Amino acid sequence: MDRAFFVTTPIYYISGNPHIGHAYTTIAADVLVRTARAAGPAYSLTGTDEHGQKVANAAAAAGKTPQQYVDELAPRWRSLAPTFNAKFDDFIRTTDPRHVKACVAVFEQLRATGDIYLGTYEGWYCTNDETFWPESKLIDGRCPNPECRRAVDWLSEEDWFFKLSAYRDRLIAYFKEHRGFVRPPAVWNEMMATLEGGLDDLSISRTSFDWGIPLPGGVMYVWFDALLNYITATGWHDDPELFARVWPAGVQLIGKEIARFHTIIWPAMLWALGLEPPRLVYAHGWILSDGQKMSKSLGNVFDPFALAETYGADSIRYFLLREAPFGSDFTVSEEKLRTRHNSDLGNDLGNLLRRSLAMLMRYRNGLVPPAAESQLGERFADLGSTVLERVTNLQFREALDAIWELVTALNREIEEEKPWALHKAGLGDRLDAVLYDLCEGLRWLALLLYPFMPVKCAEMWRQLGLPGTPERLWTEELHWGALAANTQTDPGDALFPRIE
Ligand code: ME8
Repeated sequence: MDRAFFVTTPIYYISGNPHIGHAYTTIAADVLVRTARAAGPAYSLTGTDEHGQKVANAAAAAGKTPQQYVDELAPRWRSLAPTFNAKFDDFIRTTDPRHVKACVAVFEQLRATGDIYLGTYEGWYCTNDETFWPESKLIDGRCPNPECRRAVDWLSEEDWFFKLSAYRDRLIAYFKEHRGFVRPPAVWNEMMATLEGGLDDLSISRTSFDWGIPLPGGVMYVWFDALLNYITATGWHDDPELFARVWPAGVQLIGKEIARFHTIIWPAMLWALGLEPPRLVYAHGWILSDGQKMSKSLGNVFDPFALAETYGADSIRYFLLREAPFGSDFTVSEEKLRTRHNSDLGNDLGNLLRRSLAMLMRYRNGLVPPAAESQLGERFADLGSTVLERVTNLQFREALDAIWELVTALNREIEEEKPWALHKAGLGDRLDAVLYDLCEGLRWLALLLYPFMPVKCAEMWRQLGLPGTPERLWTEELHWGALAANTQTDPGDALFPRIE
């Protein structure tokens, strides 16, 4: 079977509600997968992280059992992707029996190889971050994470340990040989410095509470369980055919705050299991609010469901990926959202479609004229490969910049050629050529922008009179002149109605 390009998002903590930061990673993953599909098979996974003390505490505070609590919250998290027109091949919950069974199997295997052993752990633990901190890292005796700074607890227990320290040299060598394994480079540097600072073995069991994957004498550390989702969902334990198709993952997307788990602990776990690390872990920037990372615990959040309702999901998708380079932090505000919506989408793109189809209707009864010589075909011959390369390189904004050159060129063609004047002067062939370019350019835009705005581009496709959806192989579709003469277009409502 064909190998598939496999893309993952983090599995989000189920406590509390999703905010626009979670939507950001989910959307980016979807755009990446949809773009990759224009070139070949791809596979995608997202889900929820449901174990751990934080969830147990939140459930207790709500007067519920942890299982009741997570079952009530799961549908809301599951609806995040579809709310933003994002389609994943699988959604894993860490309470799924398939995940629990596979995690137990991992434990057994690593215990047999000696990568997991029984020892005593004493140290400081931050429950909010579900992280152990060495004394030297604490700030005023509190959690050093700037968004947390909560009091830490002293834990002393007999624990299962993962022999992380044994993988330090291999990790350092791997980092040096694969500079592109962790991106952007600033994160690679930070993780390399962490490795050079030394690695302790990792305690992977908890005995102070029982909400987790059962281990002899306790439950599995929530991060150990969570990281395993990427292979438990893809059949490491029970579907070797699927697993061989997708692993190692092509790109694992994360926010930069969880880079240490994904680039140090996770590859070591995979090696212990005899598996390869992912090809790339990309740690994207943060959405800020009031100058700080937007986060559930700070409460400085935008409700993604409300934003999608007001602006439309595709408009938010476009905004988030156009606003800043993927590795950088940026701020979301309603004013910025409105500006991008009204100007880039409403004026540049929406009006281009509306004007082009209106002129075609007026002068040619809505029928696409025959193809003619065009300079645009030559000028944009490489656009498909440029966009594919940039998106698979996680340069979403740069890909949109390249696509926007075509948007600009088509708008300029209207301004310069003035189809209404060509019509008046009786220059029918010239008018045909311009109208053809506009329709063909719009067909290209629907194909190229489809991964970014699937619903709007499907509507664009429909208005252009084309069958099915623009989910197509670009190598087959992106030939200037492929749009058939006499295609009957069908203008409809404005794509991006103005928002005041
Ligand atoms: O860390 N800006 O879950 P989580 C950009 N369960 N992205 C953001 C963001 C922001 N302000 N806030 C959140 C966990 N994200 C673990 C992961 S994976 C095996 C376990 C996104 O609910 C970003 O992808 O805290 C970040 O890494 C993730 O949500 C954290 O979600």
